[in-house]
Amino acid sequence: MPAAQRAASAHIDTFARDRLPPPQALPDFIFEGPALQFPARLNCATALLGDAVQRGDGARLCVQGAGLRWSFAELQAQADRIARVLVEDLGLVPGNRVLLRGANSPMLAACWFAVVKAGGIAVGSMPLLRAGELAAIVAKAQISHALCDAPLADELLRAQTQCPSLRHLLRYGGELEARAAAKPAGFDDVDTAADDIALIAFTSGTTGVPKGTMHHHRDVMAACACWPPHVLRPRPDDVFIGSPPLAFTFGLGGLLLFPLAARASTVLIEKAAPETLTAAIARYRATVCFTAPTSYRAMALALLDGRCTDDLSSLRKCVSAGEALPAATRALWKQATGIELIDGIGSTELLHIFISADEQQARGGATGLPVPGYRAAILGDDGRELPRGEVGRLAVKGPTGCKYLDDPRQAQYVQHGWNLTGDAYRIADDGQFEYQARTDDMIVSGGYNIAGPEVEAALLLHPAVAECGVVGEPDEARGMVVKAYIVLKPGHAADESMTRTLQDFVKQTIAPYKYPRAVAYRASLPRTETGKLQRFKLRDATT
Ligand code: 3UK
Repeated sequence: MPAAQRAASAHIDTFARDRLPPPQALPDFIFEGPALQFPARLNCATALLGDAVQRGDGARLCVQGAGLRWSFAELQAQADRIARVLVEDLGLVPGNRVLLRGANSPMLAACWFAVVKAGGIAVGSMPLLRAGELAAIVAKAQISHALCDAPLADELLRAQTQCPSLRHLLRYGGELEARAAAKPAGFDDVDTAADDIALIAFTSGTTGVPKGTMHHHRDVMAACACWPPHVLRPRPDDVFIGSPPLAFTFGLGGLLLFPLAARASTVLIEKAAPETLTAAIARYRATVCFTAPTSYRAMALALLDGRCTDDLSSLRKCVSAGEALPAATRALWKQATGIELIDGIGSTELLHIFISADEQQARGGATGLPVPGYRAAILGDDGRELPRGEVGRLAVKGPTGCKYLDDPRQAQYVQHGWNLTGDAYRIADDGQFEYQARTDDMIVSGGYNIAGPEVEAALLLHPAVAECGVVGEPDEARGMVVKAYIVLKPGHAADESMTRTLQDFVKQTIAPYKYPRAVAYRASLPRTETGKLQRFKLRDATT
């Protein structure tokens, strides 16, 4: 944004702003088209919630779950009262970081809006985190306040003993609601600058120390203006549902920001395993579903073999992200429900999805095209764009981009003005972007580059395979060999003959040199709370 258009920050506590990367370490930002022209002053809570109520949508259904059912006006009223508790009772000043800890629920949504209305910075945390992991986040972001779902308070109380910055911890599920109910109605949202920080999302990362990615109020509205209207195209009568936690920006966008921006409604349910999710879709007559590829696969298998009898006929659109979508899973979901999945790659650093395909563009094995508002390219190791067809590093720029909180890894994610996601991709002849692997998951075996996910996609086509993960195993002769970890469907024996069958099957399906020379069987595979396969754990198991 040109300096002249910049509004003064509303943040009194400048901790986060002071720890933004220096201008030369930021990616390029592009704001093309009328939907991406933002005023200098913008509070995304006002834009998403206050404006909905003001423009006459107050009585419409907004959020359900945990036995609650709130209209836009009711969510706004609850968020206003919580904002008053934060400011009047707990001394919150604009710029303070507030930890949110809880399973997805309407109260968690109200807390998120309360923090952002008050000019605070919302810091989500995954429900499964333990005291040590919570303490690392609290220390890194110097968090002063926490709002916590009562049953999850123990780990946070334990973290608090090591965290002097965390002065105020309030539980909801009783205490916070009682305090909020005693407050008068209404709250004047803090008039933040468009580039004040609204949230810090810690990366779900499958390895290493968590990174805090910072996002402006403007970034939230940019995410709402790009992928949803161009690819998802929701309607005001849609009912959103899904499994990703609101602490994961896939969930925050898909289950809170996007439904509200569309004036649709959302169902927020606690950690939704595939069985819980299908039951909730049926119960709430949900129309738009967000979850990870493995969850679609598990739901499809249960529907097809009759274990699941839930009525999913209300579903209209299904979105898959978080991991590469194998073509076999796309086909299974279509077979089970008749619905073509909408795949999209997003990242915590870019806030949400930047390459995707709608139902018409969707093609097995391809993620899709750059979402309007974003540009994408494939770069070689020297940073130059590669010709079509060649595998290289995925590079993206648009209205959102990587801004780590005080982290030297900024220089890895952002190079030459591009955001480098760490994924190896190629552009196919039809212009669609095809995922290969995480850059550091490429297996180099006997001089060949082999992408683990391609071998996984082939194995998933075999009827005996429920789940699988493919990694490189160090090998004296070849450098690495392809090793497959396999979870078999019930009723199949994990023996030599199965191994030969699967190896032959891969050789028949993709180039024979890619077949797994080593095969191991497991009862389950290690995954993060967001559904990503933890390949590093499989790799550790091989050494
Ligand atoms: C991988 C995908 C292939 C890819 C996310 C949608 O996953 C999200 O954010 P994370 O920071 O991870 C980012 C990385 O995950 N990935 C995600 N989606 C796909 N790979 N196809 C996909 N469709 O390696 C990427 O770099 O946890 C996804 C929206 C918001 C998000 N934060």
